[in-house]
Amino acid sequence: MSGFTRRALIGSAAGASGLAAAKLAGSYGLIPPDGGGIWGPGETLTYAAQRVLGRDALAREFRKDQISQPSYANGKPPKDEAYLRSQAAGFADWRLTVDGMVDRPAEFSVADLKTHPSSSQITHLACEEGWSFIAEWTGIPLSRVLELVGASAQAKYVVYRSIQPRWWDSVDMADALHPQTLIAYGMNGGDLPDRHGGPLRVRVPRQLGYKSVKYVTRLTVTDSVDGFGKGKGSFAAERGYAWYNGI
Ligand SMILES: Nc1nc2c(c(=O)[nH]1)N[C@H]1C(S)=C(S)[C@@H](COP(=O)(O)O)O[C@H]1N2
Ligand SMILES: [Mo]
Repeated sequence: MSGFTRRALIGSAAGASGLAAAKLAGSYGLIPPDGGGIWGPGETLTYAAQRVLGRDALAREFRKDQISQPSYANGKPPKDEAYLRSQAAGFADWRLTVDGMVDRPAEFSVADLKTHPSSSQITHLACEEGWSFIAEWTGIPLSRVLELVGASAQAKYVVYRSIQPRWWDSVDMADALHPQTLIAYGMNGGDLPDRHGGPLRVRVPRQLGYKSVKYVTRLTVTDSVDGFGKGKGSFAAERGYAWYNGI
């Protein structure tokens, strides 16, 4: 997106048609993968505008006394044997595989991730169903993981997958490199509880809760989401939710 100035999009959106703005957005990789190749729908323009105008904006952070008690969890922890076995072993065998467009594919244990400086944030997690809560999340910035593996400068997305196969999603590089996007292993000062995705989850505080996939096992750096699922960038998008849902 370098060289893409705010003025280019604003000028085009104001001075020409929305169609021209959408075409311009497309030429700079600003069409969301669930846009269906249709030029000019509101979602594409919203995504493009957020990406150009606010890609470095921070999600609001809260004070410790604003942390919600209790917290809410969506669904129950996995019941399958692989998960239960790993849990019984304190998740010592849990691995985060990082592959795709990287110089050094790697497998990180939770302990490996903890050897790097941690980052904490007290942010709001909002579910598309209407409930929400504030919690403190601690983990390693996704940007740091991408640096460790040498992610390609040509990469456009990071696809992430869970031990729960239906739960996969992706973010563009603006969100992947955003300082508040974490691979979280802690919550409210302790380990990440199993119901909240322990031992590892993605935390994307600038988007709705469903982007924060729990029980994450694999990150794939890619320049296209075509080969993943139905090519819409996430399970949620296949189900009719927006791939990009900035808040
Ligand atoms: N693996 C997995 N990730 C998931 C989900 C899930 O059921 N399984 N639910 C999603 C939804 S819809 C929301 S709102 C948030 C909720 O996070 P929480 O369960 O920690 O509150 O997790 C998201 N990530
Ligand atoms: Mo949700």
